[in-house]
Amino acid sequence: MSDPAAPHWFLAGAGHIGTLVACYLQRAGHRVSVLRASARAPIEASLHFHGSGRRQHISLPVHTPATLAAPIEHLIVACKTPYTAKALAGCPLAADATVLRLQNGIGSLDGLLAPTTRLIETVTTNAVTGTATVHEVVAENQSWMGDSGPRPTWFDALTAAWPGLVWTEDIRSAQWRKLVANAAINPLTALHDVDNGALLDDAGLHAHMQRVVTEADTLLTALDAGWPGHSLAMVEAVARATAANTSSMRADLQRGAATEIDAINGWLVAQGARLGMDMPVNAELAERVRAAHKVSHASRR
Ligand code: KPL
Repeated sequence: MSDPAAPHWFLAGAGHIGTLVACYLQRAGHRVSVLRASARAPIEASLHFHGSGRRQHISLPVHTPATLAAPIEHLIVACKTPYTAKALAGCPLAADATVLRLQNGIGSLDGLLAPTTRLIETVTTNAVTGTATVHEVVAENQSWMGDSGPRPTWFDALTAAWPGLVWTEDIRSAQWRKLVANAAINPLTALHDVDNGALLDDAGLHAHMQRVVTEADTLLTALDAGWPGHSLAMVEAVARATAANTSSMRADLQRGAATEIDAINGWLVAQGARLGMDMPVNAELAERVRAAHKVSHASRR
């Protein structure tokens, strides 16, 4: 049952993570609708929670910017980063809207929101695979939500519906940890077409991963002297925990889709350029992924 006082969220990006978050929000009594450029029937999907064996059906009405009765007050951005600008095009956001961003990488919303919009970043280590209509929730781990503002009034009730969700005033550290893991794991697994675990088993790939992490740590320390660095063990732990997984970038390259390289390694390289720091390891990986995408996209035309 939805609570009439709870927010009505519009979801841009009803993929695995977007649908899982919609499910948590619905459990907490929030309304969730999907925002799309063109009209279509409501989305009907099921989620299978491997940890508990629970299955849940979800039904999400679909709106287009033209069918909205009023500007959006609560928006979830969970689409792949390259599609962010397109997903928000023509989307009427209220001046004081709250935007929840659930995407890999950093910076995909830069320049797209008004200064009065509240942007709450969310980092999740939950793992979901499956199809567009059956979402296999393989792991529910920790998720962090936060910005520089106070906890929203709806947050505490949401934690009862969303296992492992915590509020943090230091969301940037969680984002940076995830960024380093994605920068090391995603392009290498995509370019070599291997599962995440290969980065631990193959000495050459492991050494390459180590160079990516060292360079990222050097940059993040230059951005913030308080960054603890030494991220290799953390990245190895992520690769171990997801050893049998196909990384999202590998999956994107396999189907010829746009990758998130610009928001991950590209973001690190751009920050390096801003500080006058060369980032050759990350820059080379980013170039190779862009080139591989062109080839895989062209071969599917
Ligand atoms: O987030 C991921 C991704 O594939 O995008 C990791 C953690 C690398 C798991 O595959």
